[in-house]
Amino acid sequence: MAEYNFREIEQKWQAYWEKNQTYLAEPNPDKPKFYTLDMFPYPSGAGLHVGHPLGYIASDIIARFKRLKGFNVLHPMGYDSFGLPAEQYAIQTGQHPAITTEQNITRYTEQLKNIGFAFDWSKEVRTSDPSYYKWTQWIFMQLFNSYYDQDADKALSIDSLISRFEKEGNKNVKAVCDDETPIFSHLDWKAFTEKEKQEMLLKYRLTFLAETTVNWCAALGTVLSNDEVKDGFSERGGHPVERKKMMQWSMRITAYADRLLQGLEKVDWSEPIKEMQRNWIGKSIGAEVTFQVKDSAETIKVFTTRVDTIFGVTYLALAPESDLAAALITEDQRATAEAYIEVAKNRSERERMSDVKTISGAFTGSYAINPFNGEEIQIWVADYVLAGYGTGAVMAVPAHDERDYNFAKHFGLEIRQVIEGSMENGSFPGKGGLIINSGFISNLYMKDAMIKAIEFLEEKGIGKGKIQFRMRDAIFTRQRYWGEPLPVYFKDGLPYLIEEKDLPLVLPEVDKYLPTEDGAPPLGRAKDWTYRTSEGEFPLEMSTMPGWAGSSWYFFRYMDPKNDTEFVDKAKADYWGAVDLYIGGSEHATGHLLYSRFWTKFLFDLGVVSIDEPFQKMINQGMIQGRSNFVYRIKGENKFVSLGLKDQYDTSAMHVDVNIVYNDQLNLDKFKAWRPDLADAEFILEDGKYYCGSEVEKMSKSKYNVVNPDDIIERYGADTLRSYEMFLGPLEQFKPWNTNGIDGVFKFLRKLWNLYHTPTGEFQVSDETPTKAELKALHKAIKKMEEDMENHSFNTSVSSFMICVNELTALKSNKRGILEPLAVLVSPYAPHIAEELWSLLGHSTSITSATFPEFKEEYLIESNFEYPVMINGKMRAKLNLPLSLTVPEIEKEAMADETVQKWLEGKAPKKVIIVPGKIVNLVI
Ligand code: ANZ
Repeated sequence: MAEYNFREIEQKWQAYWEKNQTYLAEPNPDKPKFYTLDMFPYPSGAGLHVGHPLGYIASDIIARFKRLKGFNVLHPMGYDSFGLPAEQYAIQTGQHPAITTEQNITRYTEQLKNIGFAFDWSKEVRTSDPSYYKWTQWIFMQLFNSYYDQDADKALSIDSLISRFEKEGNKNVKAVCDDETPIFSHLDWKAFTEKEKQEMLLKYRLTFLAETTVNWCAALGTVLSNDEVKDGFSERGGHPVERKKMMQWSMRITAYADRLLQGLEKVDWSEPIKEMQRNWIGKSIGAEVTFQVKDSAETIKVFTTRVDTIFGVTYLALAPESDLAAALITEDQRATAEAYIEVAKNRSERERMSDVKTISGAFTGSYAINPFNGEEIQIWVADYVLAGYGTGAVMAVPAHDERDYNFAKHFGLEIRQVIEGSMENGSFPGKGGLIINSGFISNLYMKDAMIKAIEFLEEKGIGKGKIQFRMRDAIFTRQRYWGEPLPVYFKDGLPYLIEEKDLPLVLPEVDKYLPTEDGAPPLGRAKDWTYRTSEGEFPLEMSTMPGWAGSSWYFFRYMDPKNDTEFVDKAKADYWGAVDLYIGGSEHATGHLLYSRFWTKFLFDLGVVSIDEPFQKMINQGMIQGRSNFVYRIKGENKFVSLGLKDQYDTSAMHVDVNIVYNDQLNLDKFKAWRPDLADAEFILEDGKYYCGSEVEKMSKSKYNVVNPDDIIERYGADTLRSYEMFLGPLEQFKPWNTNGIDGVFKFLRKLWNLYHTPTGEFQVSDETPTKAELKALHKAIKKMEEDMENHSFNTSVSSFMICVNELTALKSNKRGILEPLAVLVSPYAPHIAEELWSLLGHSTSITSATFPEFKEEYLIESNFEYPVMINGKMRAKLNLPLSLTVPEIEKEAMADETVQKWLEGKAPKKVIIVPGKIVNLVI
């Protein structure tokens, strides 16, 4: 072989790796482990574009590097293969989503294999495969069979809760449960019917069925989670989303809120992502205060973080959805208040919150009594009060809260300040400017005032300290076909789990992927969608799981994907532990990353895994944007003007396929062939060429700027693609795809190849001892690579390889002692060429089992020094001398130097001062 024939080399080594299972990873107690993971893709119909593999290449480099460093590396890949696009395609075409999904996976796998990843393909998982979702269903069952015990601060089995209920009822049970759970004794429990018992347990189970206000997207025919809704529209498709009450399965993720917060302290993630999670969880420390409704048995509970401002409360405000609000409306207010509520209810929470310009609300006509001072205050219904947060009611303190202030101003309600100084006097400003002595808060500032106030509340039984989380329980059901069926059937209207032996509950066939005529989800079309028990045949749940179910635990399944008796073997899970490096997009900051942390903590509580944080270190790669190209058409003609001349004509810009543009020059023949209407296009050229304009935009089909990795590989090879993607810039940055620099990277690899070959293309290395200069060039690159891997700075290593190869080329280096370690060094980036060179060097095993070259500082230490020679304080000459010379030897060399001689003009210096390694100073 002569030339660098990347096509042949890459195919050869990809086949070799596959045949030899080079990347197979099994626990090995003799080696330290390293688990590097990519966020697995949804296999879409469009295939991969060059942006997708960016993160995979980075993790692949780390995987290969760690392996050379002696680690046992797990680096798997799989597919998050349930999802909406396949289902929507199925609705349009009647094609079973399993078929399109399979086709897309085949295509993805082929594309990924072309890039030469060190994936252990034997570990592949697919979330839509029954052998996989069997275990997603199993985890669901464990959640159903668990509750969160606050004393133990972990999930415990529902059976242990039942035993407690049998012994002592629930009054001493500290557990996370529904808000309105009543207190009962063990006698009550015994007296409960089976149905009542099940209803009570549902209030405790970690996954439960309840009437919930959900985001309903009529166009998609399904419920969406908060992170799937953006500003009142569905993230996918941009359809309107409304709030609606429906019976839904939820996951009691709120039980884990505190642990999800604390866990963030243990992981090495970027601060912005941690902050997003903290905000999403939204922990507020405050109090719940009960206000009595005047002349009524009703009470209103509010949640406040500023109970110290209670003397400044001038009205109460309820969410428009509140049932109580409707009940409190008096006759004379009925018309206005009801009309308002009707309008407000149909606006989504987000809409109401984001619309700050219109302040709307209505007075109910009823009054409440401030428990602290007995004052009567109006009860209002207001837009800005959210039904789903706290108690859905606010004690309004217009003087101290901006939203209350705006509302009070708008409706002319009283604004009364609580003066800090007055606290010190133990008094508060009261109605009409009077100072009311609170009688119990004296000499206290805000925080102490709050503590005191809470004590007072608790003493009087009118409230209690409360920690409130912004995070809501996660709605778990979707009214879709292409998802995991819930392993649940219904008896007497209540949900029961199917038996474990009947898992997986396989997705049934349906005639159409649409809801039924009477609005049931698509599974309602399945024949015999029922479950048979000894008691009879019962209907199965018709909703399926959301997209995040399968991705909340896949990192465990990779360790043991074929196990059909357990979701993962405990010993394997213990060996691999947490993911050491997780690479993926930051768009999953609050969805996937919270849900998978939640499930991991739950599985930890169950004792089936030993880690409670799944992802130790995470890097969020930036997006690769498209670099669109434009041609300029003269209006009304089929004539196109080159960029530099376009302003001389009346033109309009038109996107052109970037794949027929090369270094911003349009390939005219390909352009004519691109679309039939362009076949007879004419051109106004510059220097015989057509130059296109360019712009950075999102990579998308409609902008004709999608670059397919296959095309790059076809032209330059996978090693160039890999190195080039890294060379584009820091991994975390957003950056445009710009092929203009790719030639340079390709040339670098060809130069690398040439180091091992004679100009006529013969492989030739010599066994001579490397020179210092050669060793220095190599060790500089080794050092840089080590540092870069530590800092995950992938682009800078490529530059250091280029420098190294250039230096070695200049030195005409072909020594084995240099070229062997060099091949190992570049192998994480360019594994195919490295394997080929390695085998040419005479090795019979894969370069992946080599050892990373050891960096030796001594090679970087300079052996010579360029001495400045000062004569009477002025620098007159420079002398390059070995650092090993002694002072008399240096003097001798200096005196013998021609330039120095010239400046001395034959005189002997009066004084000679020499500092070795620094300076020669002569005074004449
Ligand atoms: C009186 C008060 C006085 C308040 C003051 C704030 C400042 P965070 O920190 O986000 O938890 N609030 C309570 N429930 C609400 C709901 N369902 N919809 C809208 N607002 C609600 O906010 C807690 C504060 O937000 C609470 O404390 C309450 O107003 C309001 F100078 O009570 B505060």
